Amino acid sequence: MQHTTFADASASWEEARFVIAGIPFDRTTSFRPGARFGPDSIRQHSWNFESYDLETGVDLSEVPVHDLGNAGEFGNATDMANSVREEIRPIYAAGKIPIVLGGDHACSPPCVEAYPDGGSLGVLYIDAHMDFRASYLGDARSHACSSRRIVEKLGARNVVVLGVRSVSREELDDNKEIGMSFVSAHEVAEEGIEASVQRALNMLKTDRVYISLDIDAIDPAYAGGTGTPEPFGLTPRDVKYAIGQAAPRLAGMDIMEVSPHYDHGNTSALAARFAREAIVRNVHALHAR
Ligand SMILES: [Mn+2]
Repeated sequence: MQHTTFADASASWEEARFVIAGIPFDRTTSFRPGARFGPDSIRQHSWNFESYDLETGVDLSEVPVHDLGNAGEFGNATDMANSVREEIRPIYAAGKIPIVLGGDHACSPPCVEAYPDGGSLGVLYIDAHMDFRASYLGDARSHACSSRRIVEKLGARNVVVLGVRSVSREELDDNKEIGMSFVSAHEVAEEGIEASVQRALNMLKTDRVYISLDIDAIDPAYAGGTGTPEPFGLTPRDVKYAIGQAAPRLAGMDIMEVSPHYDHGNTSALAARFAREAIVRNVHALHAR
């Protein structure tokens, strides 16, 4: 059965607390393409799960979630960014939380840039790669430049990268002056995930946090369905924990770089489960307050 919406996303726009949007754009993938098929694959896999969440007691069928469908107009990455910004802006303006399914990581900066001016926002950027190039293959809107574009919008102190293990010397040299914080996958392995996540989240002084999750942050043994797989990654449980810790402050989230044709559905299932984790943990924190 083909599902065209995220599971249990049965609320109207008006009543929704969470709004799902897909961006089937992958024109800046640099190694192997296919992330344009991510959003609908993640939606299909979301129907595999029970609506009830064992850990929190939250039932997704009782949470108001709306699925906007797929967004974005796709010429080049700049066109995509301009259209995505316009489509995401009303979600924040209405006080709702966007959950965006990509798409390559070029789709993240416009989702952050759409946040209301003057609001203070931190970004937990979970990724195998630093994505800190000023420009890549002649395109400043490439997925290899996404953390850099977000830093330009929010300031270096409001962005922290978690799980990085792939970076060029040039990116590190540039960052010496700019000063974006990061916690590498190797540090996570040394310190443990609890201490690493606390350290990362403590760096973000904002009330609200946006989670930008590149699925390649997770080790390719668990999530091989992605465009640029990078060994020595985080575990699914590591990322689940990070999402749970950030969720009480959740302003928005994206899950990018799921490229479903490179595996047997495990990466899409994981992505769907992460979206649900953010939702149930946010709702659980709201009720506990
Ligand atoms: Mn990446």
